[in-house]
Amino acid sequence: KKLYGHHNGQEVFEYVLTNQNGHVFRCINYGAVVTGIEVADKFGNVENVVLGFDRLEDYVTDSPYFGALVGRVAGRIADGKWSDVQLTQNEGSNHIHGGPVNFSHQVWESALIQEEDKAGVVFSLTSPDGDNGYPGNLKTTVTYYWTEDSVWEMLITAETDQETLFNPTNHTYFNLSGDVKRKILDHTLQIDADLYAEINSKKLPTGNLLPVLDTAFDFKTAKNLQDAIEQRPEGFDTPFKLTGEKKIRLHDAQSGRGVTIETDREAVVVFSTTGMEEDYLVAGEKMSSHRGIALETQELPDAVHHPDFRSIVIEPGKTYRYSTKYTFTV
Ligand code: G6D
Repeated sequence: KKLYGHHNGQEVFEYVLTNQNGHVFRCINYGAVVTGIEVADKFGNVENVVLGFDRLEDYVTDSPYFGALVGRVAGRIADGKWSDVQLTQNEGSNHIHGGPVNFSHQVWESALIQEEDKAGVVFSLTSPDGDNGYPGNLKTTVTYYWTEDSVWEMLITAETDQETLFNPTNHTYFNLSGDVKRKILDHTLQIDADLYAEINSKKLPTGNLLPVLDTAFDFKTAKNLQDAIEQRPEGFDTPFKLTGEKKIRLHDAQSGRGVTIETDREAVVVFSTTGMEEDYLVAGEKMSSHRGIALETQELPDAVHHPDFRSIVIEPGKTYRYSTKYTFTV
């Protein structure tokens, strides 16, 4: 644990967890951001496989949610409306990612935990009643474990004192080439999903869940991302409804690295970064299309307006728990 910087007078620490393979997991208590995951390629080179910055200031000002824990509710809510509750409107009339300053932009309390075959960090945050328009004092924790076998386990809990909404995600962008040497276009992606959520021009689900079969959205068997983008030049900012084993697999043949994601969530939003052109630097170069891919496990977005989507309403008197596990392989 080392001091990483200060935010609003509060200390921000970076935790560096190293396992028996010499593989490293790094995170900070600003936004519960995962700042780095370093794993070996098939030649034994240990390199970073997620997008991040070197300095706290960049996470505060520039980050498109790199590695961050996003909430209270990930994704968009049409007009920021949930029955008669008005949430902040921070993307045109939409509410996005919990509002401008929410989980991803706050300093969390944090503590190290050591168990027999894994170490971790537990982050906790209280979001007060009325925060970004959300009712209820919401207590949330997120625990990141890094196991001896290079598995990142993420456990999220929440408790509220009033009925409210909860649909968090972790917004890590992966690039398995190592230290962002190559774009993600030669990676393959596989998703256990028969259906995807159709999106309108404001990137909101229309409510239609459409079959992936014979479309660009068919990732039921591993598909090269270059081929996928050729099928769909505007790229992917797409919710997929998970089925079966609900696995998501990203693989890079050149480095031999892979990550398999398993979750109890209903969906994964795939954000391919297509068309992103930014002035800030990531690994020494400007952020641009396909330097990473975000794989965000969550409930389907804008669920409050679509009764067929799994509910994200949470009630007092209960602890809500979600888990997602990322297994790194070579
Ligand atoms: C999310 O779905 C959204 C994107 O549209 C957005 O640009 C990104 O976060 C920063 O994945």
